[in-house]
Amino acid sequence: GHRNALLSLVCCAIASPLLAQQPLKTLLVGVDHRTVTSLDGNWHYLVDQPPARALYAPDGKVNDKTYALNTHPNIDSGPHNAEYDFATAPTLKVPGDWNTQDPTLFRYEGVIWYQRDFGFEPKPNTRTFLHIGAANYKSFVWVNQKRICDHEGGFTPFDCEVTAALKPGNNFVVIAVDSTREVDGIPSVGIDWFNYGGLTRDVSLVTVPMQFIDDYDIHLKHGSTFSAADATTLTGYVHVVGATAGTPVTLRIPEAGVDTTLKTDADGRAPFEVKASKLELWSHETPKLYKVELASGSGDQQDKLTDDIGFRDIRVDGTRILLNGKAIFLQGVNEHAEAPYRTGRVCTDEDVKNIFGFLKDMNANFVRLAHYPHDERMEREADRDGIMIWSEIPLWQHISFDKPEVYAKATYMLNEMIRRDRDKASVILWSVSNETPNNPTRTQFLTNLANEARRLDPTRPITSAIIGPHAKGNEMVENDPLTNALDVVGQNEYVGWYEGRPEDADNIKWTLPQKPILISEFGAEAKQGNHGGKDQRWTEEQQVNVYEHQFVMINKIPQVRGLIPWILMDFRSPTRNIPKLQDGFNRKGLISEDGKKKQAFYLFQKTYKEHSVGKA
Ligand code: GCB
Repeated sequence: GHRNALLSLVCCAIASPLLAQQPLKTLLVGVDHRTVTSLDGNWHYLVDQPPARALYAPDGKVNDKTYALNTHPNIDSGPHNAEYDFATAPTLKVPGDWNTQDPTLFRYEGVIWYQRDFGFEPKPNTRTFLHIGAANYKSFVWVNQKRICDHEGGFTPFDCEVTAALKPGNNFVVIAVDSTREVDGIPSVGIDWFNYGGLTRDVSLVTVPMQFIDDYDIHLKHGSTFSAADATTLTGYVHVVGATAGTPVTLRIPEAGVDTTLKTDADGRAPFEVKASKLELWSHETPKLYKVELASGSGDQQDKLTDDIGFRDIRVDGTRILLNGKAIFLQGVNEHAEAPYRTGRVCTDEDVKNIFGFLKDMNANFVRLAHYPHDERMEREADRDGIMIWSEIPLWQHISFDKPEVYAKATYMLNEMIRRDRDKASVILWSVSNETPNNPTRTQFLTNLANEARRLDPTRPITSAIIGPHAKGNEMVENDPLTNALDVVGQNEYVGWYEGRPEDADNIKWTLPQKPILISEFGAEAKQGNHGGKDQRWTEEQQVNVYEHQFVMINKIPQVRGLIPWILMDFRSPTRNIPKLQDGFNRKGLISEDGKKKQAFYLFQKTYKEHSVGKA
């Protein structure tokens, strides 16, 4: 029988006082490095206007017998039988949000049904999965009228097995995507970004043998100490779904002299520890990636793939962050997954190239991907370019922390995020939240979640972005107990914008935990092209002024190990409704949404070039 891919992880979960988590279903790692049948392109769509009666029956159950059937209205004979028709419906591009593709859908939040035909020739002794890079927020999937799977969460990938539903020749898939925000969702209803809906990332069919590699973790051994000279041991596991005990798995890294055959245990897991000949460690200066070849089984049951993986050590030592044993200072910036120039959700090579062009131009070595996992292309590009990443799940401000089912969802998303990107050297921090209210229920929830992240990945420090305290006179004391649960503390603060005047920052005295601190958000709004005095709101000059005073303040905090201004680019947010200044955009960008640099961009470019703020 087929074994759940993550059974081994789930069975050992420390009994959480909140709730046992749902097991992760099969989730294929490295799909972008496999041979797949792409289902990207034009999909027909139909709008199911709220309350979405085609999708939800009055009792809330999902209807399998409406649009999912993909029947067509009788034209010539018989009684009239259907009030919809995908065949003649307009199309949306996948990947892509619906909001920026059809002006009538710009503000649409609700259910849209997608449909497309595809040809397929099933091969014996194979299994086929429909891989969805991300769909915001809930998805319901049917293939040839059979309900295949549901998924909740707008920013992580999922795989649905379609083997039994496929037939030779013409097939069709129908996916209903519901972007409606929910109080018990992650994120919840209040967000400061645009809730783009739809099949926002790549969709493909992945065919694998009956026994196949779904997951692997290949990293530099993370001992209690680190020495660059001794850093030649690689460790981790390869997991083979459906493998019986003793199934051989080959792991080859030719350039590092690794060529070894592993054996799976009864759970299909092949843990390993191997010596590499000599490794060039991954860093900002030397983003070295190795070709890693994996293969399991043999003959027509062989599964194989090749990934590009960097090896490096990241750890916290007192108040320092060490990369390969060397103290580093993160010269970063925040970024939403908002596509430069065209706006909309980032989903193409071109979008990613544009963002990394800005990061390099700015002399950044780090980016916080706010406030949810971005397109996997981002991590791939960062791996190649030597840009370090903070990756976060969308626990943003108010979440139903008191609900066990919300904790279960959060662990599920955390699993999906870590699973997809644990082999990316660029990712150096997992963040479990942003700006959550300081109360015991939330602190317990996030402490458990941080521990869960450590259990899933003991090799990376865990962080969160914290907001508060407010200044008492010139004193700012960070005493949020959540900091106890973190390895690296992200401190957000908006002195000079939401709080006080820019120059007030000069005199502020911070008390912060003795841990590495990243100033994970700071900044001010400015409308690109709007000029005036340095104290005049909305001008580029004032934005620069805010940052210059921030630098004075930050330079007095000895444990600051990184700057992450909010934010690289202006981004759409429907809560930003000051006409002529905001027009539906949060204007804290160093660059406008159409790619025009503000003066503050050049301030960071220079500061980062000269390394003039902060010490490693
Ligand atoms: C914050 C949030 C971020 C907002 C930003 C702002 O503290 O973390 O999501 O967009 O402030 O501009 O208010």
